[in-house]
Amino acid sequence: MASQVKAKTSRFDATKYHGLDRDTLIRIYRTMFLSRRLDDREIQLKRQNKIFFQISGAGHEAVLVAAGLLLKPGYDWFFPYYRDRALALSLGITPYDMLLQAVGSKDDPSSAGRQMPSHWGNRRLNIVPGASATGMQYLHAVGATEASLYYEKFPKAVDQARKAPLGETVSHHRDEITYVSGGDGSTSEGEFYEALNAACLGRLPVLFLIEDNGYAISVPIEFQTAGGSISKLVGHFPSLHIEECDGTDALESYASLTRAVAHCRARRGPALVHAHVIRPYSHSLSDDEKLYKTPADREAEAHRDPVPKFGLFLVREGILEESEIEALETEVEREVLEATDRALGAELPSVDSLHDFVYSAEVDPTAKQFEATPKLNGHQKTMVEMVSTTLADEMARDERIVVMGEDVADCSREENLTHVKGKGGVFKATTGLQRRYGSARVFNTPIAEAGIVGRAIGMAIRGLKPVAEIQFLDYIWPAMMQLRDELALVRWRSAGHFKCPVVVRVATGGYLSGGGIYHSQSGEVMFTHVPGLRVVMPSTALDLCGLLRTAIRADDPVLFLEHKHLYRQPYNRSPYPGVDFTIPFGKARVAREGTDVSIITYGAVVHRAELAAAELVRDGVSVEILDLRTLNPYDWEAIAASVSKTNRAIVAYEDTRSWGYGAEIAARIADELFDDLDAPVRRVAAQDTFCAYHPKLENAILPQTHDIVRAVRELAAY
Ligand SMILES: Cc1ncc(C[n+]2csc(CCOP(=O)(O)OP(=O)(O)O)c2C)c(N)n1
Ligand SMILES: [Mg+2]
Repeated sequence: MASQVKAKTSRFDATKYHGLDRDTLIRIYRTMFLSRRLDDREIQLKRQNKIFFQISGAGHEAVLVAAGLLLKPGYDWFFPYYRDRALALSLGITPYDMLLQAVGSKDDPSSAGRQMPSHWGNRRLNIVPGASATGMQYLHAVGATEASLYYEKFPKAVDQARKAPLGETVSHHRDEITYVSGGDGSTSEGEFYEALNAACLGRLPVLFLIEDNGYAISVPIEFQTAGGSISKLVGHFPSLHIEECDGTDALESYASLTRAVAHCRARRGPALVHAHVIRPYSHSLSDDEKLYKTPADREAEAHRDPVPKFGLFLVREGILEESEIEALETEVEREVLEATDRALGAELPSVDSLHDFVYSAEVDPTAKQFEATPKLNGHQKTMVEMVSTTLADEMARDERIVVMGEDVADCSREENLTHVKGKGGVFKATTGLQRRYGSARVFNTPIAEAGIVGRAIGMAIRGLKPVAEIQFLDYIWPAMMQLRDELALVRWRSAGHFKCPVVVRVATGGYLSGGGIYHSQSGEVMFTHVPGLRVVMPSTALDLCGLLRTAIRADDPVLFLEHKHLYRQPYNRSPYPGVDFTIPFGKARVAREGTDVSIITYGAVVHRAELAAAELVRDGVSVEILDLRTLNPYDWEAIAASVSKTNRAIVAYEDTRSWGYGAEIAARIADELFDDLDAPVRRVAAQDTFCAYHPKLENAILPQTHDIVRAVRELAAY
């Protein structure tokens, strides 16, 4: 046997195999076979009801093992697709780790039993566990790659990121690249095009691997992609290096990927490898492809199966004897069986762990450390001036902060900065920041809201602190998937291995007299309903400063709602309270003390409640007003203390009344403070329609001072 191997080695010519040596070729086969056997084993376990879901990587193995040869775990960054078992194995995720996820064990290193199998993740290897939402990952990869280039320019940011919680995940290497993959179907999501556009605009070293198995569940490619070829469709993206290959052929894939990876490492721009693969095991165990693929289709696919194909190739090339292949396969079978037995005996997650990692355990934004006394100094600033001043001071302190969004820069064409005053946001909330901190830290993005949030997610995963702006809440909806399924979930679904502390600033609300339907929307409950997301809404300039600083210094994702109508009011101004002024989340402000009726409110309704309270003094009714300031978390203690004093409660809010923020507060008051109440709990809110353009209609739709006065009078008389 030994002499046989030697004889083969002497005849071996690596140039025939793109420079790959014999051991590597054997390793390719071993990993492909291991990947397939793990799928087979999981399928068996699913049929025995020992695991609860299975989706295979069958048919995709060759191109993925080839990628694994060229990419460096713990050095490059990875945003893999659920078909990427063979890549995950190549990078160092073990069969045992994979089976731990399949059984849902607490020791599953990707998610501690929270994610379905095949959602690969490993902090040490820089493999970021993804969601099941297909296509979102492309934007995260773009953001992560922007972090690579950012760290090259701002080494202090790397140090600061390393000192932050989870700093051990922060790394940077000069020629690192980002890998992201997806299926042919996933390229139909708008996020894919937003990602390609951003990657090409920034000439970012992202490697896009499109694993085209010709189907998205049952939908064939010619019904999915115009012209049937994604590589042809994106052929004109500038600086995008494109390769098309037979992804069932490990060597051809290796050659294509070698060129693509070199393009990225040399910082010449992104690359897209379009690999044609097969999907012989149906979409998942919940699918039966016989329902939509003919026997002839399936037969043709079977001929291209990369695993037997490569085994045969090794024998034909004289690299392995058939008996050696058999020995290798037996060894793999044994490894899989052993890993299965161990995984089936692994500990399950405890029910007590359910709430772990919804929010940061290290930084509690409600804690005393965020209580501070304002050191007021200088002229009265409006709320919008307070945004830019607070951001400017935080950016000086923390080089990890980047400000991004539509129109947030002063002037994208830097050379013109000396000739123009600068834009700095449609409301001027970020004015002067680009001029002061440069275009790498303050930059305009394309009009792509999912792109803004998705890229910020990728940056934050790498340790940066993006403060992203959504220009109007009315246009936040394309980003909803990124906010709900990604931003809020990164920490929880990775069992605390990754985090995503992005601050998303959003201009919100009406009372604009002419804002109309699409510049007046509220909608905070869409976000308070999302666990993992903090929601903040200041009503004064002082609170804006303290709460924005807390949002930035905390370690959770924050949706920071800035009311447009409050940006420039004379009544809520404040001198600047100092560079370290913070306000803890979850602490309401008593805007007015009173004894007869409590009004629980926030945002632009606070002032309307104050006007109502002043009017009600004449009736001899004493109103207490709580400005919640943060909507998640919210200050239940303050609400309870107030209602148990006044015994009457109104929840007043600008958004539409039904199913609104007041529903939750009113329900909880009824539930927990029932014995304290002398009257029903009232809601004063917008009518259940849209905010119209004409002020006459707008005034009738949004809650006004007289609506509050009327409600208080009714309750006081009850
Ligand atoms: C945003 C989103 N829409 C729908 C789904 C349901 N779904 C899961 S996989 C899939 C098909 C994906 O096809 P493709 O990208 O070609 O990957 P393949 O499974 O063929 O490898 C669909 C529609 C999803 N996960 N995410
Ligand atoms: Mg597909």
